[in-house]
Amino acid sequence: MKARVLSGVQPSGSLHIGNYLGALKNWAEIQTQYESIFCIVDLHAVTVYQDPKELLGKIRETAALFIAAGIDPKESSIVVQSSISGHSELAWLLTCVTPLGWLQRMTQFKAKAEQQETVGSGLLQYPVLMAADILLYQANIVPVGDDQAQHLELTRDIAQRFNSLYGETFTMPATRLPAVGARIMGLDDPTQKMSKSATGAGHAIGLLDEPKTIQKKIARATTDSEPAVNSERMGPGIVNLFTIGHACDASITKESVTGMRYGDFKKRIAEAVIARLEPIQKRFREITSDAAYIDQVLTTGRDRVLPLAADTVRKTKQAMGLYVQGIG
Ligand code: ATP
Ligand code: LTN
Repeated sequence: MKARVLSGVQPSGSLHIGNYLGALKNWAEIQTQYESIFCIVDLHAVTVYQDPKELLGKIRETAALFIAAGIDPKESSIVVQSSISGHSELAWLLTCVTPLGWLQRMTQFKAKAEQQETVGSGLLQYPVLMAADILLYQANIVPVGDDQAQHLELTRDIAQRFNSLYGETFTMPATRLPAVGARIMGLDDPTQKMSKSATGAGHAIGLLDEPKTIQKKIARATTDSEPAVNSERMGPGIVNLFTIGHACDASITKESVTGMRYGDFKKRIAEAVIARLEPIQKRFREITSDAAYIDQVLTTGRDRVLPLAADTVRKTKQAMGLYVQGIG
């Protein structure tokens, strides 16, 4: 039997090159080796306010970008988290075994809570819902960017605590980080992680950005006061551009960029990014020209994983001594 992979992206904005290099690219590469489930985690997105007029469009756009980035709906199940009630149900059951202190320690919670006027309790529960996504499907491997490593550790702690309290119920998931691109930084500030919900115009390279926009954003990216690339001593802005360039085009190596003036170096990186995104954008346009296609993919994905989700919810309830009727 193939090992199972599960991962997710929030439909909280427009996907960027960090999401691609840190997550989607690897998902596409490993999908045939595993039984893969990729989620559009809309219940996570609403832990901070999302405009209801836009959210549905973002959910469909995210699904289309999964496919455009190489996730094959025949190989992998693409599912919307809120379409399977087991995610919320299991999240509640896991909440009851999760100490408050574990959640208050999460660095992403602390960072996101700082940006909100009112901190919803969903933001605190966010990692429990993520643990539920993973444990619901008894996933073995979770491919994510570096920012999610702490949430994955917490997932294992929750699974362990549940298993020791109520008996072996959940598979222990392993974290899988990409070799290159696990943490892409913002172009405007190479000390901050590139993020969908950051607002600055020059912060992120969108997967759907026009070539001209990409050129402009990279040309304006924050670097340092050196005139040319010194591969022995790269500042954080140059390291970030180099990482993006190398992940998009392996012929961009430290040797190949050494001594390049920053202007020429940036042009070379922009070229590599544009060439990498061009086929993804083309495929995205094809996919979205058929209005029914995405809904069909999401329905097939849901139907495929539903029995497994129901089975885990039933087992979990039984382990806890709750009332189970039919399949629960
Ligand atoms: P938000 O700003 O709304 O929190 P985000 O840009 O951080 O969104 P997520 O939906 O939280 O994106 O993440 C989806 C996947 O992309 C995760 O696996 C995450 O680790 C990865 N990822 C996100 N940002 C980066 C980044 N800057 N570099 C590498 N991987 C990233
Ligand atoms: N919290 C993750 C998104 C996410 C996820 C998951 C990733 C939600 N559920 C399950 C892997 C597995 C993030 O990227 N911010």
